[in-house]
Amino acid sequence: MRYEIAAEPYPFSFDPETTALLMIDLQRDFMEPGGFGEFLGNDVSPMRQAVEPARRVLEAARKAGIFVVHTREGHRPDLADLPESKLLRGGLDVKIGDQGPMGRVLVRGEKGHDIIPEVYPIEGEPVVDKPGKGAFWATDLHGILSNRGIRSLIVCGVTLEVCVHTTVREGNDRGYDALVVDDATASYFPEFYRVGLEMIKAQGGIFGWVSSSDKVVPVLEEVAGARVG
Ligand code: TIU
Repeated sequence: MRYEIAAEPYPFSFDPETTALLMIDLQRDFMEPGGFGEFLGNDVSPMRQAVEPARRVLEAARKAGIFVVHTREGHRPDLADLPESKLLRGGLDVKIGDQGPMGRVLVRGEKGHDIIPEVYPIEGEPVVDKPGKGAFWATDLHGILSNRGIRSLIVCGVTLEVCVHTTVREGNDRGYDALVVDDATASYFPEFYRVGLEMIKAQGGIFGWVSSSDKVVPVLEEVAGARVG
């Protein structure tokens, strides 16, 4: 059965059986002071706006039986998957792999690399570790989604114009329909937040659709109600 979520540039039609919720990089390294996001020179406080909407969408998706996949950006402890270009970019004082207040910066297994507790994965929700900005490159995400027949993506996470955009663009070229939940994402730059959303939905939805948690959650609750009843 198909459902519709009010969205721009037009309603997003999806079948819950073939839809996944993608929770992108809601990690301490981007969300909290003392992580990679801050070492890049950013004020990370705008990230907090995404937490409660993303948590509500996650909760509703779980009740609706929607397949949930989490991603994390980060590198192997031996940094063998870290391109030199990414290591050197920006000439940072605290670089990827250096010791920071939350462990080694952007390294798998460290505190800073882990997902924040509000949206922490539960059993049955794959966590995809990615070395890049896009969640499809150098990961098994496409296989994980294809194996379940997933065609549509509901997308939350950070940052909008970097990892969310790159992933939505990669997914778009692989044939997925993606709906970005605007208040469940965030940017370090207010202008990029605004324009980043515009870019997704322009030209008839060139990369996908944009909606809000207050429109997404009630439809997921309807899906959950139909499952129970
Ligand atoms: N810098 C920035 O805005 N983002 C990233 O480096 N990674 C993600 O977006 N996850």
